[in-house]
Amino acid sequence: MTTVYGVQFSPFVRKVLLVLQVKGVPYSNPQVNPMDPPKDFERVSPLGKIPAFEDDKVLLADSAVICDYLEQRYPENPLCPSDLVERARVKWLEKYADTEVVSALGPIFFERVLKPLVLQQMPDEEKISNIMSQSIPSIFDYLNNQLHGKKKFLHGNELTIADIATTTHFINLSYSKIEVDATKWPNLASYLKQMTELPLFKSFIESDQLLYAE
Ligand SMILES: N[C@@H](CCC(=O)N[C@@H](CS)C(=O)NCC(=O)O)C(=O)O
Repeated sequence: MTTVYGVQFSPFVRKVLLVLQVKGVPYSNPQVNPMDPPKDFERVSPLGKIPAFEDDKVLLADSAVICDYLEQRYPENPLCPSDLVERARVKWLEKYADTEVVSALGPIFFERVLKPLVLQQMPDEEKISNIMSQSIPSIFDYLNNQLHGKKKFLHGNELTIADIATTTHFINLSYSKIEVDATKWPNLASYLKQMTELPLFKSFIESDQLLYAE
């Protein structure tokens, strides 16, 4: 059985689950919390991070490595173009989401959602407002420019791994009760609205809401 270890609230875990969903691969998803991992978790995740992945062929960690493996193993419903240049461009956008976007949105999700939920502590609103004024504008500007002309997808005319990698972080931003300001970043705001209305993302958001309600 294909197994993805990690809590569904993790944007990187969600990214891998979304890819499995697109590819139509059945999976199990044990809810591993990286702050309290099961014994021997390093067998599958040497750095102790989530997601970690296991199937009949490999043990893998890191969402980009896992998604690349899935793309090669299950080429149907492709999420990455085969053209050399187009592929490089999509991989860059995925990398940007995995590094830059998360570096700003991750700490906001931690403050607004995880801190109250897991640590029973109040969010540090000053920290959030500093991130909003200092880190967010250049990242949102960059993405907004990539979507110039109100493009439906970050690259080309089809959903790619770049869209999944990016949208998963913005789903957590919406759980942090922050919306992208459409007056400043109209392309990004309308792109995210369209993405989160796709059945693929919608069903994950709905099942997250069920988890929240527990
Ligand atoms: N580059 C990794 C990042 C994974 C990551 O940072 N996961 C977080 C949860 S969202 C984690 O496991 N944090 C615990 C830790 O760093 O020890 C990926 O794409 O999978």
